[in-house]
Amino acid sequence: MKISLVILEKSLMPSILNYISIFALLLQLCGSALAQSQDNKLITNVEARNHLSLNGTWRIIVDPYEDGYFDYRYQPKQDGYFTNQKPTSKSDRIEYDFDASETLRVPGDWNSQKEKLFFYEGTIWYKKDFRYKKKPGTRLFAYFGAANYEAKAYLNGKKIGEHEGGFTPFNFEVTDLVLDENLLIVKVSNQRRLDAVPTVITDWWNYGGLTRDVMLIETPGTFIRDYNIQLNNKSKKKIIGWVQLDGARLSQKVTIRIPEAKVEKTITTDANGYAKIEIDAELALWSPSNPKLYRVEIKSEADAIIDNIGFRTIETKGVEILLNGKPIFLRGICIHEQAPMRDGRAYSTEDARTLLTWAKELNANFVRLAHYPHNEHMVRLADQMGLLVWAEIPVYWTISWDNPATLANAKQQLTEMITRDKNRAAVILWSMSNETPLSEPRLSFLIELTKTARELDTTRLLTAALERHYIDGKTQMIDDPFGQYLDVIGVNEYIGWYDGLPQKCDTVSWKTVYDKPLIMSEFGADALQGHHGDELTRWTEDYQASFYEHQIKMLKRIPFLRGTTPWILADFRSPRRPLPVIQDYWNRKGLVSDRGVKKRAFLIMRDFYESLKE
Ligand code: GCB
Repeated sequence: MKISLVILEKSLMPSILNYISIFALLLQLCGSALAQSQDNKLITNVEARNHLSLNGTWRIIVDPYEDGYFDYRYQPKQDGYFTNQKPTSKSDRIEYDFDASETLRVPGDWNSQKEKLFFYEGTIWYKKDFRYKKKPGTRLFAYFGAANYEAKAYLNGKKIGEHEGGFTPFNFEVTDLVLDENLLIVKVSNQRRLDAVPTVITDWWNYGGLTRDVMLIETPGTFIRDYNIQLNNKSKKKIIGWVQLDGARLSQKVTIRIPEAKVEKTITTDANGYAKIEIDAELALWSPSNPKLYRVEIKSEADAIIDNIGFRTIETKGVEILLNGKPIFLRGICIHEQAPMRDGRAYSTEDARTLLTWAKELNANFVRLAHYPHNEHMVRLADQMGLLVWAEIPVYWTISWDNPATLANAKQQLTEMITRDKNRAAVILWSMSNETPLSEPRLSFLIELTKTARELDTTRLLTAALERHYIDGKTQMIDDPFGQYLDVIGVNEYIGWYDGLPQKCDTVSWKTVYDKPLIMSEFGADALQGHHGDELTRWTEDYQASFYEHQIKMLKRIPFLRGTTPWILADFRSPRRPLPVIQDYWNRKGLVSDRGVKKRAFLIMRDFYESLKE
């Protein structure tokens, strides 16, 4: 950067030098921008890499006025909190002190860790000290599983990067900045914004903070940054995909081995570090009844990484969803990333195991991970437990459809989700959006998202929770124009809760203009666990049970229905649900209570799914 400044000064001289210098400056700026983005491309399968966990206790400063970032003119400060200043004499005036401040646990949202932060929306600064013994030839990356919503990160006083989007991972290269003793400071803000994704209104808690694992990843100079290994949808005997190296020696031999299937293939990456994979193989196919994962070894000259990957095909034909060529009905359930049996956001394998075990007890073979990408533990465990996955980004209700920055942000979140989870056999559906009101700008925005998804992943199915409407008071019509761009139609409906009483389901029938499978991606009713009354008394388990009975009868009458994901597995926090005693800021549509107790409706759904088992 210093060099550029010198050139800039020279460029003020009225001479030919001027132009040369500007050109040189531009080149340099482009160069550094490229280097930056190359360094910060997402690294996948991080748990399997050498890393130092930075989870644990972090010092924090709550900064509602962003004093650590802006001066009184609202200009960014040079000496913000990220410089971690200390008084050098007794007369020095420094108005903050990380080391005397309170702490939070990472991973974890701040709202559920301190009562005073329950409703907090704003900035909190996090600080972690760590020691590190540098190893020659090793590159280092600060990796964040997610920070809700916006993060600016600084290592040893220098900014290393920033990220927007609360549910996807990101990493910054820090090779040249790491010392023996280090100071990592992250400013996290969960301030809601109209132009953000999601926008200002949602029906879930805006849990802020470093909500997922943080680590320092070690890699060799040139390493296997990413790879895609899956079965070709057209032939069950061919593995297709690619590997991507990152570093200075980009053209190398890379070997892929699947010892159990006697697969071994060596390929050579091109000048960009990329090589395609195509391997003939005889594999046992992954399915909910046999969630077979193979140990896959990928080795380059200096790097080696191991993953456990399942192989299956997924397609549609007319209204059928075909898993490994056979029609399947998706017996699903929606899940929020709400911690089971406590407040806060779920983040661990144990949380994932509790939630997915409840799904299994419901006889589910499918989960809709609503309304944003869940943590990686969840998706990996679904892979191991044999639960198919619908994964989605928080393009929810209203979005600034006309804003190009909002579209870029949504695309980035979609890209990060697909990059992280594309090797999970469990994931069969990428969902673009949820209940987004019809308009031209909305349609163009969503079409752009489908383009991104299809560029990144040619094998999975695309879906969205679409709009529908009554055509005559008792026929629900699905003709949302976005349906044309999707493989599977999703629809949320609340007939019997927001729309009449449960009996209304008996009179409603469904039509669609699409020859595509339908997943009823939401239906549900609130019930406080343990609260009883008759079938028409709102908030009781009995109303909810009756709602499910009528819904099931209606659903059975839809000829093109190929899956259901009721709303929702467990009660979850929502600021839009203040009704005292009943809600107390919980959405009570769970089949399981916020303390893990199953409601009557759970058993009704479980029996329905039992009857659908092949
Ligand atoms: C919906 C939304 C979901 C809400 C749910 C409800 O349609 O997609 O996010 O939580 O309804 O409970 O109202």
